[in-house]
Amino acid sequence: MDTNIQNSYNEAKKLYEKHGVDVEDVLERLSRIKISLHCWQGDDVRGFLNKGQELSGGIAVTGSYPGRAGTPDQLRQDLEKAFEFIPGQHKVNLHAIYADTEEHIDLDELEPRHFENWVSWAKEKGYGLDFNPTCFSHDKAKDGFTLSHSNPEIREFWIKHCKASRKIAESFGRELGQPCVTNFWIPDGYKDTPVDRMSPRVRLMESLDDIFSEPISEEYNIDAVESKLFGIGSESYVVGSHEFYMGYALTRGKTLCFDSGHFHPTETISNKLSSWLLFGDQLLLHVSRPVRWDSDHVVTMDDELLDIARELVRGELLDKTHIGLDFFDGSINHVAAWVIGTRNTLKALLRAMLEPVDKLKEIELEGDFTSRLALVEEFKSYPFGAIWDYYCSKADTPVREDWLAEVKHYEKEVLFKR
Ligand code: RNT
Ligand code: ZN
Repeated sequence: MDTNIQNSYNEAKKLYEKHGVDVEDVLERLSRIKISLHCWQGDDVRGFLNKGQELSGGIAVTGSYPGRAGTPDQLRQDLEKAFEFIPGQHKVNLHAIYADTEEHIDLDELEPRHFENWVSWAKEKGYGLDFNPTCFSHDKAKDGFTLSHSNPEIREFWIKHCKASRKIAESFGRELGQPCVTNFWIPDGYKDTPVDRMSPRVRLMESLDDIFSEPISEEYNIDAVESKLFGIGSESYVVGSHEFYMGYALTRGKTLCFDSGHFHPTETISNKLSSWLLFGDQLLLHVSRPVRWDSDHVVTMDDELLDIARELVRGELLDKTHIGLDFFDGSINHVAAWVIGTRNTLKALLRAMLEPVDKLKEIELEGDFTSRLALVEEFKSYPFGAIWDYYCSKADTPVREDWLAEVKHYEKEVLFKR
C-alpha cells in the first residue's frame, strides 16, 4: 500500500479512536454491506425484451450520452467494469425486460430459463441478484393502469407477469444462495383528479393478494412493494401511494420500499425509516436524488444521503435493510454514473459509522444539546476521506478519482465504439 495512504489512515484512526470509535470494526462492518446496482442505469431503462417500446409509466430518462449497453453481454461487461471501481461484494438489480433470450415472448411467459445467462454470470463473479417485474413500457400499460386496471383481462396479464417474476426471483435465490429482493412497483394513476380513489386501490390490493398467494421461502425471495406520490401523467393520483403500501406491507408481512424521490419535494425519507422498522420487518431503499421532482439524478453526497446513512447506523437498522440504487441519468457516462452513486452511498455509510454514536446518544439523553450540536458539526470535518482511501486501497479498488481515467479509457476503447 502507498505509504501516504497508510500514514494518513493511521493518523485519522487515532482521531476517531479518541472518541471510542473502533475503526477496524467499522471497516469490517462496511465490507459486509451489499449495494444493489440497478441494471437500468446502463441502458437508459430500455431493456432487451420488446425492443422499440417507449419508456412509459411516468418515469423519464433525459440525455443521449453515447455508449449505453445494447445487449445483455454489453450490460454485463459494463457492470463488471463499474464493480472494478467499487470496494466490496455487491448485487445486481434486474428488471424483467432485461431477459437474455432470443425467444419472442411476452412478459407473462417469462421463466427462470430466460435469465440463465445472468445467473451463471452472477455465480461466476460472486454477485447477488435482485429482481423487478416490469409493469410499464408495454402495450398493455398504455393507458397508465396495470394491476389496478378496471379490465380484468389486463389485470390478469399483469398478475401473471408478477407471478412469473417471483418464480424467477426464487430461482435466483436458490441458485446464488442469497435471497433475491423482488420489488413491485406499478405506475397506475390519473393525470387529473379522480372521482373514485377507492376502487383502483381495492383492485390493486386484490391483485397483490393473488400474486402473493403462493408461498415462497424468504430464504430465496423477499417481496417488497414501492409507493409513489406522483409521476409524469399521474400527477393527481397514484393508486399505490405511501399509505396504501404501508398498510399493505404491514398487514401482509411484506417489505416496504422507500424511494427517496417518491415524496413531496421537501419531504425526506430519512425521517421515516425508524418508524417503519419499528413495526415492519424489513426495508428496501431505492437511493435516488430528486431535483425538483422525481428526476432520478445520480446520488451525490448530499445531506439527505448522509441522513439516510445516519439513520441506518444510529438506529441499528442495517441488518433489516436492503439497499438498492435507483437513478437513470442519460447525460453522462453510464458506467461513471454507477460508480459515483455507489461510492457515495458506501462513503456516506462509512461516515455515519465513524461517528461516536453511543457517546452522542448519551449526550442527548443528558439534555446537553449544545454539545450534541457542537460535536455533530465538528465530526463533519473529521478525516473520513483518509479512512475511505485506505479501505479502497485495501480492497484493490482505485483510490479517490483514479477510477475516472480508467472509465475514460474504457469509454474510448469500448463504449464509443458501439
Ligand atoms: C419509478 C420507481 C421504480 C423504477 C424502476 C425502474 O418511479 O422508482 O423503482 O425507477 O423500477
Ligand atoms: Zn424506485
